[in-house]
Amino acid sequence: MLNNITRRTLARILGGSAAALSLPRVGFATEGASAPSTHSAGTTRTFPSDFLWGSATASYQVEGAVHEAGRGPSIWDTFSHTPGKTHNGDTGDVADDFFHRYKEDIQIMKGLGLKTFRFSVSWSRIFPTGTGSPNPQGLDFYHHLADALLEAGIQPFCTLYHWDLPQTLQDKGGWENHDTSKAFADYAGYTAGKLSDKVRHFMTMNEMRTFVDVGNREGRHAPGLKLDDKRLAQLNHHVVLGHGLAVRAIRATVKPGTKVGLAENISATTPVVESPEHIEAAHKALREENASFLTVVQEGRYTDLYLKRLGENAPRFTAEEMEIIRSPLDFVGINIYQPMYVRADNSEKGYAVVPPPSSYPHMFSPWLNVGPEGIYWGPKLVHEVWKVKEMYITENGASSNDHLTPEGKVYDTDRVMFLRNYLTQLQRGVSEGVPVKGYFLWSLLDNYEWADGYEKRFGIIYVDFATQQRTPKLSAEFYKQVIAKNAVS
Ligand code: GBH
Repeated sequence: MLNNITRRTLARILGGSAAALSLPRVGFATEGASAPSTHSAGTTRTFPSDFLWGSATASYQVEGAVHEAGRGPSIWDTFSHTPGKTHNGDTGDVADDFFHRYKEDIQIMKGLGLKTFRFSVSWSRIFPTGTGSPNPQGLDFYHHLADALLEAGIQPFCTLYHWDLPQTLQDKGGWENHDTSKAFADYAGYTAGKLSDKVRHFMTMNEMRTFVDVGNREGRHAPGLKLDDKRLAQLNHHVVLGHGLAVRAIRATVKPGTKVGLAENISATTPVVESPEHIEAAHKALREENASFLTVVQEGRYTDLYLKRLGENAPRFTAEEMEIIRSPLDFVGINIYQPMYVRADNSEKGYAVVPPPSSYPHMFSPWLNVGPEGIYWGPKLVHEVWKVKEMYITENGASSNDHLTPEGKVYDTDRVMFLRNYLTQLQRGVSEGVPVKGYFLWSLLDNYEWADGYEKRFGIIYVDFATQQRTPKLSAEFYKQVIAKNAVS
């Protein structure tokens, strides 16, 4: 009754019953059998039929078993055990105990319908001191992991470096030492060669930007250094060189058809408003804001503005090194969490970065600003600027303040909101022809969130770290449905 009156009233306001009749009949309880469906037919936002739905993790964040099977220490063991460096003094000693529980966890992945899973190899499991003789027991773990994934019908994607540098190499200067680039390539080539009958996609490094800046400039991640501009730029150069050398070393050892790429958290430059001048600004900003990372990897040169800004602190390099750095890739993985808003500007750069106002909404991690259109613009601009033909979203996801209800449920409606909006924007890009072939949700399990310890949860599966019990959250139900429908709604 109320419903009818309301609709008549609305019809009067709108000036005619025709308008009223076209209003969607949702929102009010109505009489019995004639109740209208509240399910929206809507537009179905589908993905290509071969789209790869996955999730991502990293060795130190999930494995635990840090003293088992001959593993040597990494910089994250040292850093996390240094008082005051991590939230609550948390370490990755046990983490999700994935080293022992991977089989059960793969059953969870299978239940969700995952098509692919991205893991990283712990360098110091393979070469306990970074170089020298390989440790066969370490390699065995990744063989068993890859076998179990394949058996479950899940394609393994493998990252060779997700920040856990062998401590022995840090003792020799870490990435400041030119020899580390070569040591990385040797390890990467060896490991990929061994796994390439099972793994078809390798990524050299995860987020060069983060371990360079947060680990070696800000000192909030391992190895906890605060290098000056000059030393940092040289270290940065050794990192991109290590990537390039590794690309070549991997190609030399893997089976034909194996694909090589990387996973980088680009600054996802996003126009503040979608108008031609701001879009042009975002194009320019993409190259400059990623100058010493994806830009130099794609172009084999540092941008003029980057070198000018550094002046006498610019890195020393040879022409041959620049050729190595730009070794062609088969795919580019990008990790997208938050956008970097840019606007047109008359400065030399031709754009300006717009810092978010203090009221900008974010997830549980203060840095994780919610800006779904970043996952539209990031891949689109990478495709347009560097003509990249195959891309993956190698990470995207959100931290929430998750709690189990007395009934043992986790209703992470904020994470579902985040994922729904980002996937909607991803579908927008894919439907326009941006060649993103897959999406890896960060993360399957709550895990060791680096300096934030176990406080910030990113999983779609809740982990009770005291008992190692796994409980799917509401977001797991949401993601399962996305995968089953191959669509976001
Ligand atoms: C990714 O980094 C990592 O690849 C992954 O290991 C991690 O668990 C996941 O995201 C979630 O964080 O301390 O406020 O200065 C994302 C990029 C760069 C975001 C470093 C956090 C530090 C922010 N990260 N940044 S702050």
